[in-house]
Amino acid sequence: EDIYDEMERSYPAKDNSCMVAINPRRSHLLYPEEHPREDPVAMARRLGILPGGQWKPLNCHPLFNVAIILPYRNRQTQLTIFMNYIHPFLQSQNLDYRIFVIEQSPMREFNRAKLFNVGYAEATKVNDFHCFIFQDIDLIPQNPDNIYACTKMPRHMSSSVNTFRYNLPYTGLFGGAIALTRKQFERANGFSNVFYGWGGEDDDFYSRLQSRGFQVTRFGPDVAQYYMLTHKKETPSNARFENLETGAKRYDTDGISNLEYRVLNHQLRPLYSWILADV
Ligand code: NGS
Repeated sequence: EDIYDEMERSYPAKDNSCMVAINPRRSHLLYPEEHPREDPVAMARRLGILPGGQWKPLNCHPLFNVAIILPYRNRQTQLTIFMNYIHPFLQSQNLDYRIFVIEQSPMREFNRAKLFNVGYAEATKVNDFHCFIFQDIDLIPQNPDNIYACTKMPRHMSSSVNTFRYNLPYTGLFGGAIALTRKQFERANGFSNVFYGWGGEDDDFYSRLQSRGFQVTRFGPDVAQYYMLTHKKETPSNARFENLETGAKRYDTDGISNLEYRVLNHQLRPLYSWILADV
């Protein structure tokens, strides 16, 4: 259905009228909140997902082997919506994949970047993953052409998000969803561990990659479309600018090279591997 047909126009359409959506034909994906939520055990059985959220195609040879790393705390509804949506999406791409949810224990401020490092470290213990997707669970990929696998250069996957009206807000934005091979990630020494609280860790990672000679890539805005699940805006951390400014001094010493954390609990849940970490 063309969503333009659904609109009550205030003014007659002209050639240069503002667009209300980039790709109206995909409008059925615009409201992932409304997707049916299935019982996790039933869903895993129906889709052939193995405990811990693992799957690979059985009637063809997968081309891509990928670990999806999701940092998490206190967003149960979003996690449910994400899992319901993402498994069929990944299966449609015939990937050999496994999903890891890295939950940060209470007390300290959320440290998204360090949880990514933990996810990398824990995933690497169980399998020799070739490719890592690091992403937020509030981001729903809308185009099945946005392949959840790695590219020759580190890739910013979520360059076209509805909350930015599908525009990239600044060239160095490297947040949301990104894809890196294990080699690329190790070359960068992973993420910085010092970014507690909201903001800056993705900018630091972008600079890190540039300092290592990587040019990041993006797919076109039509392919890289995401829908962001709604939530309250976090309060940005006060330390983020200073951490950014001093970041370059720490590229070699702060990252997976000095990563310290404790796994407090872990479970193979029907739709994902769950790891509770104290960072
Ligand atoms: C920048 C933040 C990034 C963040 C980006 C987009 O200002 O971490 O906004 O945020 N950098 C700093 O705070 C230094 S968003 O509008 O998606 O909430 O990713």
